[in-house]
Amino acid sequence: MGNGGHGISIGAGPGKILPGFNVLNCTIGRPADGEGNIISGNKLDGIYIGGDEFGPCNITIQNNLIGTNETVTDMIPNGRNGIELDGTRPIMIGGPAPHEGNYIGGNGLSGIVLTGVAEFYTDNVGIHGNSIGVGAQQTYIGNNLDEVTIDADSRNNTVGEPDPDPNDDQFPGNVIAYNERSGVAVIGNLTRQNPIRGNYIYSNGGLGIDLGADGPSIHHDPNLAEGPNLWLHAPIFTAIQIVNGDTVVDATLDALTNAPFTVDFFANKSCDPLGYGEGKFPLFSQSVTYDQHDNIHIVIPGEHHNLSMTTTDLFGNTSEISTCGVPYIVNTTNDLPDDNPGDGVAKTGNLLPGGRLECSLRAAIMEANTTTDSQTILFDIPGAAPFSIVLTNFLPPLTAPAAIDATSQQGYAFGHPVVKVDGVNLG
Ligand SMILES: [Ca+2]
Ligand SMILES: [Ca+2]
Ligand SMILES: [Ca+2]
Repeated sequence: MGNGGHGISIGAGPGKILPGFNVLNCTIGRPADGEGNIISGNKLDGIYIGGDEFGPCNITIQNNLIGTNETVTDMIPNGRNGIELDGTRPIMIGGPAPHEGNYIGGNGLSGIVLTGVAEFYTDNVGIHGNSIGVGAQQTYIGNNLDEVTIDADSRNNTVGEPDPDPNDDQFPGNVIAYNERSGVAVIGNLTRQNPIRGNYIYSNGGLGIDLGADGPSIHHDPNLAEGPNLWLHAPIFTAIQIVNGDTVVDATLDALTNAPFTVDFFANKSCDPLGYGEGKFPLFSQSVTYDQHDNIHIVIPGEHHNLSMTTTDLFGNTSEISTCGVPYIVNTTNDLPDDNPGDGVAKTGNLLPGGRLECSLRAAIMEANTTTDSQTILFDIPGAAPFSIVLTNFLPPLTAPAAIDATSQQGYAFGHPVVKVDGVNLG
């Protein structure tokens, strides 16, 4: 292997169809033994497909090793992306049946990029059954940027699907792990209706799913009718309890409408240090309509821990992955202590207008420090930014594995913090 340009190039990009690959029937690799390709060590992309003239061709890309060695135990990087689709439709990368999926890893940029320019955006791509960033025996073969990047107005592309039968040999999801940045990034104001469901997403350097490639997007307004996957918010857990051997979940969402949404739950061996669950084991899906208070109440059969979730709307927009478990939400600039550390609730004992329990940053840290579980501390202080928390004495050091995310505060813009912790009185 090792071409000076792309490994396989079709269409408007540099290079031509290379001999030796079965692209005339619009397949790059087939599921049978020995019918996949090793597409590694190329200077540019492993596979580049550009233009729209191949649209009717229904190209399938199956059973290939892209950026790896023959035994999928090491990386032989392509210089750019593993697969770049640039204004193409429709294409299937992998598939649910055995040996239809590709191994895609070790590439200099992303594992898979869907991109394009005006009118020639990439749509109707299916990405199923692939191992992206993960080699044989769980080997680390992460890609250098995002595993899957969906950009430039691309729409109606499907990354995984819930598995209708976990007991058969079909698996329509993807394994997406060990990447330097996020698992799946959705970028661009008009990039939408890209469902991301039923995947095993874990151990990525950034978020499991990152809308906007800007970290947690909870501060983005989901009511603007634009933004990557419409900035759909993940629900926020308000309570998780084990009742009679089942897991009872309460959650809330800033929903624009009360149309049905689907919530997908994932279990994780442990919470991600960023505080946002990735989604390692797809567990349970349910269609829900939020009540007038935007609350949902769902019983998941069996006892599960370190839960995270996504929501997907009727049009196929999927949110980022929620926090791992119930977050503490700071809703005041007061600096009062927790009134009962260890009771599982971060609260000062005061009530806010509307009856919410007041939760200070100090109370959240104090409550988090009473457990060894990972905790996420978010901010939702009412009123106009900026906010200043004037300390009455030093905050206790965090002893729990907790993530404090002040980008969750409404009013935050990328790189412009709006919550200030002010030690002016501490001398
Ligand atoms: Ca199955
Ligand atoms: Ca984001
Ligand atoms: Ca407490």
